Parts: sequence; structure tokens; C-alpha cells
Amino acid sequence: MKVQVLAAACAVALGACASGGSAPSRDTSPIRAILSADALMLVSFDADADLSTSAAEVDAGLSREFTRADANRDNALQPIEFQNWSNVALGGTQMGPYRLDFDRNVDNVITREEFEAEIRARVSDYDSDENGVLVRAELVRLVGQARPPTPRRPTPGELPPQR
Ligand SMILES: [Ca+2]
Ligand SMILES: [Ca+2]
Ligand SMILES: [Ca+2]
Repeated sequence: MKVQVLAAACAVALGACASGGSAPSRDTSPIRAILSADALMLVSFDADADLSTSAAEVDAGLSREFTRADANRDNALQPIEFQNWSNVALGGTQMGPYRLDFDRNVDNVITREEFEAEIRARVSDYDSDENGVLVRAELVRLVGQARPPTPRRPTPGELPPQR
């Protein structure tokens, strides 16, 4: 993922060079860090506030979130329960992970096992060094300069616009 993002950033920079204009100062082009809705939830699992989410904190966190979601306490998440939970925990049902990411057998109910399996799979996706602990650098996604290339080519000698 990071490799792809860096490759895209290089392509933009090369494009600016190839156009003949002076490339915008790369020092002022911010690299943006994006936290996905599931990463935001995993950050919230950091109960002792040491800025990393341990395996024990993942265990406690997913149990807490399942309980939060299971409003009628039948140990399964009905679609309306998932929707309500997704709105508060993930920031909206359009963010993902989606209901069908959890509901693997598509029976319209998310069991505790399905809920845990999906979140644990995401934890291991984020855990790039596979040490069972999630740190900030594993949770953020870096995105190169979000600004699209300017269509106008600067004339020779002209300073690039200030940002
Ligand atoms: Ca922690
Ligand atoms: Ca339920
Ligand atoms: Ca890790």
C-alpha cells in the first residue's frame, strides 16, 4: 500500500518535471495521513493510552464494541443493530467495514464469532511488523499531494504560486 502511494507521488513529481515548468517546491507539499474508520476504532482500543494497541486491548475492545452494538443482548447483530453501531463507531455505514464484510454466511445476522474474525483480520492487516501490537505508523495511510496538477504551465522564470 505504502509503495503504491509513493509510486503515485513520484509519478506526479515526474509529470511536473516533464512539463518543462519548475516543479513546485516539494518541501511545501504536505504528505497527508489518513485514518480509516476501522483504524480509528483500533486507536480507541488503546485503553492505557500508551499510543499502541496491544493484543489484550484488541480482545477487550472488540468485546466492548460487540456489546455496544448488540442492543437486544441476543449475542448477534441484526442489521439495524449493525447500522446503529456503524453510525456511532465508524462514523457511518458508508465507511466500511460493511455489514457483509462481517456477515460471511450472509444470513443477515452477525455472530460474535463473525464480528471478532473480521476485526482480527483487519488487525493483522494493519500489523505490518506482525508483532501483535498496532502503533500509529501502522494505522495511518499516507497520501501524497492531494492537490491535482495545475493545468497552466508557468512561463520560464516565473515563480511557482505560493501555497
Ligand atoms: Ca495500549
Ligand atoms: Ca442483537
Ligand atoms: Ca505492529
